[in-house]
Amino acid sequence: MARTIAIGDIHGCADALRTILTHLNPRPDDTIITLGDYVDRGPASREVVEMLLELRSACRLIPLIGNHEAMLLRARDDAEQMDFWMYCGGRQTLESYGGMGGVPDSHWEFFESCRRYYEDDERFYVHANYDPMTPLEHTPDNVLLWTHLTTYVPRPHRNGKQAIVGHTAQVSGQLADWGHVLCLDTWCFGSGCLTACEFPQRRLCQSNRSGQLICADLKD
Ligand SMILES: [Mn+2]
Repeated sequence: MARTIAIGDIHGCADALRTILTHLNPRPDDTIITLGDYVDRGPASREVVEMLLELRSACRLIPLIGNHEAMLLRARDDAEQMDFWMYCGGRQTLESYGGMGGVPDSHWEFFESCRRYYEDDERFYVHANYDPMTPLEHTPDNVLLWTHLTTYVPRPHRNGKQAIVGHTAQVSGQLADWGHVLCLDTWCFGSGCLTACEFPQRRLCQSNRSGQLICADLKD
């Protein structure tokens, strides 16, 4: 059976991602949607991106862009954006690459290839948030990539689908569920965990940042 699995904000936590992928053992007909924020804050952004590049050949990977990838791309193109990115956790990313010049072309291509959203028949997936009345293709990045659910939990989208999001870190380590919105950012780089969630069954696989498996309802 082909699986649909979404993975929350990784933030340089390669050990957690490795544990989850080992446990899931992705297959070619699986669709895995990563919700963005692969880099920054955690210690191993470069390794996380390497793992995602490899994952592309193991399954159907749909990587979304997070605000941290947007900051990284902006800092590359505009030196004045560098200070803000450093303030938001970019320093750890630069350390993992040994500086901006150490980012391989394949990684830049990966960041540039990330989608702003993804939809299937039942759900849509986006890094941060949405506007209930605006089609996703016309929704600005400040909403899709930046607006926290603590600022605004929207009404159900008029497309009638459930929203699967990250970005608003749940420091409890538990998913936040409003029914029409489900947040999978369970604060991996802090003391929470990285969450993978299979739909529609909602089976979970979770690892803390040290790579310790802490929930294994979803397995190979
Ligand atoms: Mn984010």
